[in-house]
Amino acid sequence: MQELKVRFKEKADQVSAEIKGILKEHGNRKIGEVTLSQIYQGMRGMTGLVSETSLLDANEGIRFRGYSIPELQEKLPKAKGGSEPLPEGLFYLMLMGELPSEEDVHEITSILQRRSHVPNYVFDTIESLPLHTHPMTQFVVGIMALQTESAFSKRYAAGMNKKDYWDAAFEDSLDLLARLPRIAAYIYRRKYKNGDHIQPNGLLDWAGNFAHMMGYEDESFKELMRLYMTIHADHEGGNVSAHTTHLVGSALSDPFLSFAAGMNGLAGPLHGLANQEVIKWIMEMQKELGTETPTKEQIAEYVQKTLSNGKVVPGYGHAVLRKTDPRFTAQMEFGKKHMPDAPLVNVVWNIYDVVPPILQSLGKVKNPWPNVDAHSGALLVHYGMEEYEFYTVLFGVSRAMGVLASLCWDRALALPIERPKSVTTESVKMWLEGKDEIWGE
Ligand code: HAX
Repeated sequence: MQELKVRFKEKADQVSAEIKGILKEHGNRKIGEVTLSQIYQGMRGMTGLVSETSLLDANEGIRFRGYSIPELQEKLPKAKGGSEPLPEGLFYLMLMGELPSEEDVHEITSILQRRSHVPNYVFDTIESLPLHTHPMTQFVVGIMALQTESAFSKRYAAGMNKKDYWDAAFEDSLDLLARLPRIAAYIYRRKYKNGDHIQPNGLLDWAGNFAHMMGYEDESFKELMRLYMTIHADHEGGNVSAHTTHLVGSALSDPFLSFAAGMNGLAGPLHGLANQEVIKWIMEMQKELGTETPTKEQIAEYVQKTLSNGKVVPGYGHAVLRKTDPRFTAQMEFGKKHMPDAPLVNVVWNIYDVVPPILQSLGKVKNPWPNVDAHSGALLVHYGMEEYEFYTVLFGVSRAMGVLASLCWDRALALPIERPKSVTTESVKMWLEGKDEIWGE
C-alpha cells in the first residue's frame, strides 16, 4: 500500500507539472467558448447555470431578485418591535420574485409552523451517532432520515406525470424548511446541553422559534438569527452548496437527497465550514499570544505565520466577489449597534484592518477582502454560543431557503439533467499537438 501511494504521488507530481506548463503556454486557448485555464481552474468566470433567486455582482455583492441586503433590511416585513427582516419574507421574495406583504409573510410563517413536526425516528437516528460526531454530519444524517417523508419520491414511484414534478418538489421543500430548525436545535441541545431539549413555541416566527429551541431567549439574539438567516440564504447558483443541490436535483433526486448533498458541500472548509474555522483560528491566536485582545502588529505576525504554514486565512477571499462582502458589512453594522465593545467583535474589526494588505502583497490572491464567514462567529460568541463546530449548521438552515426556492424553479421550468463534458489531460495534449479534435471545439 505504501509503495502504491509513493508511485501515485510521483505520477501526480509529474502530471501536475505538465498541466502547469500547458496552462502557462496555452491557458488562453479555447475549447468551444471557454479557455483551457477555466477548464482546469474550477470553471471560474464560466456562465453555465440558471438560478432565478439571486445574482452576484463582483463589486456590489449579492442581490436577491434585484434587492441588495440594505434594501431588504428596509423593505421586508419585520417581527413586532424588531428591525431586522423576517427570513420568511426573503423566502417569499426568492420564490415569487416580488416583495411580500405582511400577510404573505404571516402565511409562510404559519405554513412552516403547521408542517414542523419531526418524526421520532429521525431523532433516534441522530441519537445512534456518537456524541463527538461533527454537527454537520449529524445534520445531514437527520435530513437523510427524514427523506422517508418525501412526497416527490413516493409520487415518482407511483408514476407521477412530469408536469407535476414542481408540485411534489414544492411540498417537500416547505416540509424541509419547516423541520430543519427543529433538527438543528435538537443536535445543538444534544451535543452541547446534555440533551436537555426545548419544545417549539408555536407563536414565534421561524428564526425566533429556532433561537428559542436552541435555548436563546434574548430578543436581540432572535434579531441576530433573523438577520443571519436572511443574509446566508442564497449567493446565486454556482457556489458549492447551491450548485450541488441543483445538480443532484437535476437527476430528479428528491429535495431531501438534493439538499443533503448540498449540505455535504457546505461542510467543506473553503465554503460554509469557514465560519467555524474563523473563530477556531482567532481562539488559537489568542491562546498562543496569551491575550484576548491582540494588537494589530501581533495579528499581522500571526497572519504571516498562518500563511507560511501553508494555510489560508479563513474568512478572507472569494471566487467571485472582489470587494468587502456586504454580508460582512451587515453583520458589522449589527455589531456596532448591539455590542460595540464586545472584545471578540473588536478583534474581528482589527483583523479587517490588517489582513487585506497582507493578502494583497502576496500578488496572487484575487480578493483580499472579508467574506460572510469572517464576522458571524464573533456575534454568536457575544451571546454565549461558543460552540463553533455548530456554526455551519446555522448557515445550512438558512441556505435551505435559497437552494430549495431554486429547486422549485428548476422543476417548474423543467430544467434537464445537468451533464457537462469533461476532458483528460492526455486528450488535451493530443489536441495541442494537432493529433486529435476535442468535442465542442
Ligand atoms: N488566505 C490565503 N491564501 C488565499 C486566500 C486566503 N484567504 N484566498 C485565496 N488564497 C490563495 C489561494 O489559495 C490560491 O493560492 P494557490 O495559487 O497557491 O493555490 C491563490 O490565492 C488564488 O486564489 P483565488 O483565485 O484568489 O481564490 P479562489 O477563487 O481559488 O478561492 C476561496 C476562493 C474562497 C476558496 C479562497 O479565497 C479561500 O480559500 N479563502 C479562505 C476560506 C474561506 O474563507 N472560505 C469561505 C468563502 C466564502 C464562502 O463560500 N462561504 O461559505
